[in-house]
Amino acid sequence: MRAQTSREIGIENPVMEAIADTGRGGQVLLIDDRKSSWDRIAGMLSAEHTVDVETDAAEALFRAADGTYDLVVVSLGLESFDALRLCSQLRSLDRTRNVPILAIADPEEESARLNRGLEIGVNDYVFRPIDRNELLARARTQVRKKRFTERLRDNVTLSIEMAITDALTGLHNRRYMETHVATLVEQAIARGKPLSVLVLDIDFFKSINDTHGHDGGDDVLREFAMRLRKSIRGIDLACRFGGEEFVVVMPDTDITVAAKVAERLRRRIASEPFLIHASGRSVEVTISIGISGLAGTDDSPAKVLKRADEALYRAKRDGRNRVVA
Ligand code: GH3
Ligand code: MG
Ligand code: MG
Ligand code: MG
Repeated sequence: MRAQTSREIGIENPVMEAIADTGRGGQVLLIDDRKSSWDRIAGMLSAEHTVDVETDAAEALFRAADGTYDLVVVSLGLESFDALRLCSQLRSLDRTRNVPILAIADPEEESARLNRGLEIGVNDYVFRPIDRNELLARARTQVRKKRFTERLRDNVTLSIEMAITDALTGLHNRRYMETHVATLVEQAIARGKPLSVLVLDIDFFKSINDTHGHDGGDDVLREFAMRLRKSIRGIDLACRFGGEEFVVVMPDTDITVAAKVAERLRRRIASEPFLIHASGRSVEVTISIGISGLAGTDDSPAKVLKRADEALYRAKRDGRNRVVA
């Protein structure tokens, strides 16, 4: 399979986007309960952002939590409620923790409160009398930083997803399986529970590729993964181990039950031909499955996998399209 570019997959370059981001066009929540003050501040910010004004503490917290705001601007000298308390609440809630806070402070009367605010997590401030250009510049910086962090976080989440997923089938990949099979085996041994491992391999897959092309082979792999997923439980760990070989780790499952699941899957594959999308033709597919279970308390993931692999070898040798435990 050709490697996809990051753009095709949907990953954008957060650094390049951050450079292009002017910090304008943000959603700003202005919290202020004195009309003369909020009129002035909102008037200035509106030149570059969309501004909502909120005059009530509880309401402000509620609105900030809906996740649409890029910046909260708080007037420290509020009359009807404690602005610092509100800032600390904004910082303690999961949903508002990452929204930047810009404080508006009076340098004569509010410098001590401003210092407290900066300790609590206020990101920046502007002194009264407010200089329009300074306010806009500081707001832009906070909006830009917020968007950058957000993009970075989305990209990290997506990268982690990609690092543990097989791109063709959407199953877990070998790396993920190898990290988690150890834990599953250890837990099963510690709790005295059974655990089974299936190693599955598509029969004569090379000739499917030869007849239907590599893309046709890929169709078969995808459809196989779909039928596999339907045959196992949510807690079973299924991965594409490589090429046309798959591994399923089944916690809390003894080898008798695992053999029944494997046999049902084997039939599910053999009984219904696979469709090749490009040609509209169909192809009969069979699989061979080797099964192993835990053998004693000094068993290891490597040994369990090896025994399942040996069982698979016997299934192939004995004529394929079969389950061997
Ligand atoms: P057996 O019954 O003994 O398993 O025979 P087989 O032909 O299935 O086994 P063999 O290991 O000889 O061939 C596996 C083939 O799978 C060879 C390889 O080109 C092909 N293959 C590996 N990865 C991919 C893939 O991602 N897509 C496709 N279409 N083919 C793949
Ligand atoms: Mg082979
Ligand atoms: Mg094969
Ligand atoms: Mg193989």
